Amino acid sequence: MKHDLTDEATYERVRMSRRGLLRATAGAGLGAGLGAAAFAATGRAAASTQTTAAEGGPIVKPLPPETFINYGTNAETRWEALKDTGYLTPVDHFFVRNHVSTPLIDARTWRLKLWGSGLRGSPGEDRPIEFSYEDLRAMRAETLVSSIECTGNGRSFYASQQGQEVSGTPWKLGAVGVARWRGVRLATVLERAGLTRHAVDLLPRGLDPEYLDKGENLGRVRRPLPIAKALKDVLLAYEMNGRPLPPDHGFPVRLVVPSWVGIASIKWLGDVQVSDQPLYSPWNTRYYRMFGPDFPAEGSAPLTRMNVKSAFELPFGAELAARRRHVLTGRSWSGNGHVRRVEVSSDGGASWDRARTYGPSAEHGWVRWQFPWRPETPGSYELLARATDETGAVQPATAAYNTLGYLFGAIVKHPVTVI
Ligand SMILES: Nc1nc2c(c(=O)[nH]1)N[C@H]1C(S)=C(S)[C@@H](COP(=O)(O)O)O[C@H]1N2
Ligand SMILES: [Mo]
Repeated sequence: MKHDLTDEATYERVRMSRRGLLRATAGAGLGAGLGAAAFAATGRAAASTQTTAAEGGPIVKPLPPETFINYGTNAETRWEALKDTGYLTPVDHFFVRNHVSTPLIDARTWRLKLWGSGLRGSPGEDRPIEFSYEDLRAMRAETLVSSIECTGNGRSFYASQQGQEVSGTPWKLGAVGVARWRGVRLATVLERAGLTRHAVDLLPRGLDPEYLDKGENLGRVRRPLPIAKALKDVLLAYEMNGRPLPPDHGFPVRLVVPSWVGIASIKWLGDVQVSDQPLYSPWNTRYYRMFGPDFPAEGSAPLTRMNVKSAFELPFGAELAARRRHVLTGRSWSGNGHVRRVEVSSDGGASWDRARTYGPSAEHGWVRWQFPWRPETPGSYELLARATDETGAVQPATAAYNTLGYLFGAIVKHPVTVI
């Protein structure tokens, strides 16, 4: 049967209808049985081809408390620290999300390995097509301004605004950053490796240590990527904001998958399986789908695009002087493309006024805005910002509850005190 696999929505329907999915989720959902055995097997196979990586640490860059909230292996950017930083998020302000820890990889011995039934001659994992760091740097380079945003960004507001308990890192809105990435198109490397027209899925995998979920070894971080998206706009990035990638952000090479959930942008890329069959990993079966009473037992389709969000560059609980003019600033962004309108309310959403957007607005980046506010009366206020993107998608009052707390796109209530 032939399907048009260049359309992402069609692709997901085809993927969902294939029989393999039921098998994969049966094991994954229960965290035992068939699924777990399969993951353990991949874990072993992986170890034999792994490039050596020294243990770095949970996160190796400095995490000054005025810039980051530190959760151990994860750290989020404080929005107030982005004020006056310019359009791009500086590397020393960019959030970090590590399943395990940052490996230190030697670019001289590192190789990107491609293998699988979707390449000419079906090279096995033991005989992959290889590219060195120098090979990639010698190929035609492209730059891409793109955000990377964790799927769980905003998760803590499920509890604080909706009274709903969800699991995962309790991010506020700081698990997002925008950088200028430079590298080679994944499409170019796939062509060179001998991509066939039968390829349907890729499985990019990181070189960071294997991930344990409550003692269960799920192997190295890897998430299937449909071939249509891979060929459309995915970058194999080796530079971030004009410098080689820093260790925490994937040195020597990471994927940047614009507008999609952050987990798609695999860091410390080691190998890519290219398959003529749909592929599965826990990162598209048991994680990164919507689970809960409003979704099917096996979860929603695997999550792809991010949603619309807005944030003030202001501390939570900021104190502002009454009868003074304050220029509130913030940023809005969307996985659907450009943000078209941003509105602010200081009266709980009874009235809204347009914020003034300024500066660049990259298709996969964000837009900055400002809003002059002169509060007359001292007291507690909640500031609201809501954005509308180019598809007309607007931030709602509540987000769809899901047990893993993904895609909190509702309007965030930002408390301030006027004194
Ligand atoms: N190999 C690997 N890639 C990874 C991850 C990881 O833990 N290991 N985390 C993913 C997740 S969940 C996110 S949100 C982004 C975060 O990218 P950053 O740490 O550069 O901000 O990387 C993704 N790529
Ligand atoms: Mo993430």
